[in-house]
Amino acid sequence: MGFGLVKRPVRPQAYGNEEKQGRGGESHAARADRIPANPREPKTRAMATSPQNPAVVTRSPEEQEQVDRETDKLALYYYETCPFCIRVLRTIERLRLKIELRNIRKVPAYREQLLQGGGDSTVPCLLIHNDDGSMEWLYESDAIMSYLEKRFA
Ligand SMILES: N[C@@H](CCC(=O)N[C@@H](CS)C(=O)NCC(=O)O)C(=O)O
Repeated sequence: MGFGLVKRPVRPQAYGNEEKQGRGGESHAARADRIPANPREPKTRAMATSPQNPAVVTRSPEEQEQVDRETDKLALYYYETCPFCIRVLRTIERLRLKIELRNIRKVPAYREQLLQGGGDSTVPCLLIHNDDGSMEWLYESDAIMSYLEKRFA
């Protein structure tokens, strides 16, 4: 046998659900659902639960719909290479939240919104639309993750 090319499964990019409205409403979390298991890494799923890497949240369809309605009022300002954003994105993924992602490096208008609305262009920042019509701009990855855990875990 020679050294032929070995075809490896390609893992689609996990982030970028800012396209969710343009792509039939599918979030990155939903897309991750149909990523085929990689036969070369059979143990990664079994090892997924640990204090450092807690389990992915599961919900009934009705519960997920309710959560989706709530996360419609949230948006995350971020960019892909920001390590603090990546931590928040992992939390979003694990909690199966369909939060609109606004990449400030791809869309200059998002950076402007963040600067004008929140007063600072630092990412990550979670925009929260409250029921009374007010808006909150939540900075700091730890604060954002705690907020999401408290509300949705
Ligand atoms: N302590 C902050 C640090 C956030 C931070 O330093 N973000 C960087 C990107 S990794 C940033 O936005 N820097 C300013 C800028 O790029 O304009 C957190 O945990 O969220």
